[in-house]
Amino acid sequence: MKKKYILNKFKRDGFIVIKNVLTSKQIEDLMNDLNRVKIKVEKKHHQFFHKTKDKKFNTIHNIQKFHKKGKIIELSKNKNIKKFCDILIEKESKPRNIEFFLKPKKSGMASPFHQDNYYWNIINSEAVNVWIACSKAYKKNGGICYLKGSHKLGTINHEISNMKGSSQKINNNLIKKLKFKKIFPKLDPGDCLIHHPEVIHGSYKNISNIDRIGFVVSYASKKHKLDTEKLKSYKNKMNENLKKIYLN
Ligand SMILES: O=C(O)CCC(=O)C(=O)O
Repeated sequence: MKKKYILNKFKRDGFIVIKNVLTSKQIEDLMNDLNRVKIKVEKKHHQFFHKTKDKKFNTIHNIQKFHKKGKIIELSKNKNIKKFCDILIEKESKPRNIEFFLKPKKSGMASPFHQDNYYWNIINSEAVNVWIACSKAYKKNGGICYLKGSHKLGTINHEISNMKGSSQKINNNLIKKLKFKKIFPKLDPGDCLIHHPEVIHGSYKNISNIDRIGFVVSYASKKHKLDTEKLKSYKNKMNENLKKIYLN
């Protein structure tokens, strides 16, 4: 794909789809490393994961903080992916955070509509999120839904979600009122989405018989700066959300 073409599409829609970024062997390696991560978090990093009602992993966050080598770390630095991030951020970029959104069949939880930069607070939005499908992903198994073009709103207000894995959300009534078209990209294993940190997106419950597995790496410009005041306020709200969900 031509640089100018993908950059224009990204600027217009707030996301792009890239097919076949990882091979089936790379996905198999990722899944094996993920099993090691699950054992680690269960043993001593309880703050970094959430499970479904039937006790399956639904999300695992901040993996780079406790898992220092292996395929997950290696693939988060994949040169091909970095090349796309550099083009879209229009600056040299580096990976900043690694997560899995696992969404198991029948019980995988919804992610409420939100903008990533409400969580990240990166000045001038010099960042992107890379969402790599490690399974098929489509509307019925809880594939990502974008409000196409919504990044042009800039960062808008969020509220506490009372949900596990995504602590902040945009008010549901506001989402209903917004006129952007909802797009559910249909992905095969190895395909990837790269989205703008201000595009509104979310995903529904997985009501299908197929697990929906997303390996998510956010990239930011090498010299990005954080809005520390906003970050502090977000962290307080995140902790408030955690207290609410675990007191219920
Ligand atoms: O995988 C999901 O359902 C949500 C992921 C997400 O919000 C993101 O990658 O920014």
